[in-house]
Amino acid sequence: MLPSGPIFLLKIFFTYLLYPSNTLQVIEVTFEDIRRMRIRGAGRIARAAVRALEEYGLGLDVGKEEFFKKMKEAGEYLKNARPTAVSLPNAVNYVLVNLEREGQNVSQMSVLKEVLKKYCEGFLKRSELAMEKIGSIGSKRIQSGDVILTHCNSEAAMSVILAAHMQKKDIKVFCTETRPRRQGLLTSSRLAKLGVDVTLIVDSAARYFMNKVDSVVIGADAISVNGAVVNKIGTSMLALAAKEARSRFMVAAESYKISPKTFVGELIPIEERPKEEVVSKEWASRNPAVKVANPAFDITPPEYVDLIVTEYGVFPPQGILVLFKEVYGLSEILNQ
Ligand code: RI2
Repeated sequence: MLPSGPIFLLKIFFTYLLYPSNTLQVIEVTFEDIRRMRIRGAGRIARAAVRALEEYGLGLDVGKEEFFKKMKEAGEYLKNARPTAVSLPNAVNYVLVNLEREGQNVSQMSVLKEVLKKYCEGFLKRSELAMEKIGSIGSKRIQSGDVILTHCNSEAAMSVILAAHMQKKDIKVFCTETRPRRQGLLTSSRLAKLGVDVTLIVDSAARYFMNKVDSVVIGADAISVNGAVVNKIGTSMLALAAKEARSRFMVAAESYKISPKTFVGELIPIEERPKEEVVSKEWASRNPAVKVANPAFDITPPEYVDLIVTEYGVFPPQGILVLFKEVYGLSEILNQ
């Protein structure tokens, strides 16, 4: 059962008591921060999980076998914090698989911890570089005078928009509010602070403005082997509107947003969030007959995606398989 509310606080308190010099609490706290979306955004949650694994592992005072066991448990636990963003299990697997492979022949714990540190820091660095690269590649598809529409609060999409802005391209950006969590307020506020001409609109106004839009630029929580893109709820409606209005639909995503399990036939689960994100508890209790559904993501089929910008370059959605093989290797995927 997932920790929540006062029970969670009690759990943290006892964790501190039981493990005063241990760092198990960093795993619990990170899990809860991700689950409650205090840390959010597919890239950010991946990095938070890796930082937590690093801190946890470096603080462990156990032998080698126990170390591997505890790291694995912590990783598996973190992976369950949110189900859709594949960046989370991909990041955890990257650290754990490499730790086990390289750590097998290591006998000293201090050296094993150096291995852990190397792969955690390596992932964080790779993630940071990917963001820069996506910005520089994606911004080549933005011309001066372009109008852009973005949805939710994606670091990768922002990287493209901000790189174009830094290149002194004259751009205008529409940000959707992004109900129910209203991440569009974060995006619009940041872009405005950095000097971008930005207009916040309600989600349902997207079609109204779409004829003015040259490019829709969005992020991704997961990309399937067929090039379908899973992103914040409402994305697929934007893709439909963009296609009808002949606006370009650009997805900006690091390669670790590709879901290896889709290669072996699995579907990407869509997270259902609490109804309290949509209506207040009071309203719900006054209207018990109203069911409230709150899926956090939707799926945009590849036919509606013009290009996927990654740190390895630009891919048509149907070409994502090429990158897929490059990043994971077929045998690795089939062994999962
Ligand atoms: P970056 C977010 O999910 C949004 O769906 C956003 O488009 C996506 O992650 C990618 O964000 P949520 O955590 O990784 O807000 O590009 O549910 O930052």
